[in-house]
Amino acid sequence: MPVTFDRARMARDLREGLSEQPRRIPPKYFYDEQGSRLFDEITRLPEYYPTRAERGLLIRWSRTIIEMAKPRTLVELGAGSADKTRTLLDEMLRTVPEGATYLPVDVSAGFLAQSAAQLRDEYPSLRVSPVAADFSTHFALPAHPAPALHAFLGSTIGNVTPDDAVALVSSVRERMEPGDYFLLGIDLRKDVTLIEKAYNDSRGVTAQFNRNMLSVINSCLGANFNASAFDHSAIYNEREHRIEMRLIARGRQSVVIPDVGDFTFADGDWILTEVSYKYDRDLANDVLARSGLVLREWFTDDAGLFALALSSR
Ligand code: SAH
Ligand code: AVI
Repeated sequence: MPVTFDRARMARDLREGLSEQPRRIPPKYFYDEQGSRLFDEITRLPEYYPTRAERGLLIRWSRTIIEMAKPRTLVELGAGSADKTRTLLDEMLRTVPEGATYLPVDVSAGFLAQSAAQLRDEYPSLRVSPVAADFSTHFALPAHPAPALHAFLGSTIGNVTPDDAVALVSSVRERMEPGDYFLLGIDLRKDVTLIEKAYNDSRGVTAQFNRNMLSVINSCLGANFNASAFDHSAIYNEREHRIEMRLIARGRQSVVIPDVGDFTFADGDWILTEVSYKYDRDLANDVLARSGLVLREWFTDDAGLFALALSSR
């Protein structure tokens, strides 16, 4: 299996995150190939409404979005399997007879290469150039035809704080040329029970996904986490409007992480592995405006589960 992560960077992130209170590990470390496969399984769970809701919006609005943005290139951050993206690609290929370009960007390098190979098979006229990179750092995009539609789907924006979201969207804004658009998929605030169920599925796939982070650290750094001795927890913080996903030690755990340090977890001690902010239109507008973008269209479903925000400079 290819080494997905830069070991020195991972060690630095862990030294920093595990010395904070609460202890935390950045969510990008969920996504080795196994983590990407588990996330894909999550998207098919009955409880995990965001993917279905966003897919419905893309089916309904892709034509309108592509007619407005007229992109010759689609750049997608955190593309994953790019399953829903196919609705946008279908419309692009219909409207760009000379062929379209797709630049999926993802930290999960092996999984990204597989998704790209599958897309090339399915869409022989599509130019697919995968970019294995961490979107929270500076990375280079290959030269591509203008205009571009930059997409950040799946509500992955929710996995950072709103201030970090501004930094991330600002970096997208810096790449955007006049005439480019930015399409953001956002999970909306709603009934707490529905949200909590989506992160505590009955088959325990989300728990497996959460624990996989410890296996990723074991295999990349040679650490000795006993992943099965940590319980999954996902609770909605109503004040912050976010899910907080934790791994909670069951019994005392001693862990050695080479190049990072030795850690002891007492029974009940926990690591914050992910936050998943839920937005409303005001927060989306605020993040986009602070990033130098203007909200042009806001597409949502009748139940107000999810939104697609289309913006430009
Ligand atoms: N867009 C897909 C996948 C969402 S899962 C969907 O909507 O279903 C989040 C994706 O972002 C994963 O594929 C993960 O590997 C990627 N990812 C998470 N953090 C990242 C980072 N810092 N840099 C690049 N990709 C990242
Ligand atoms: C990728 N991201 C938007 C997912 C989310 O809902 O925050 C990751 C996830 N975590 C648990 N289930 C899904």
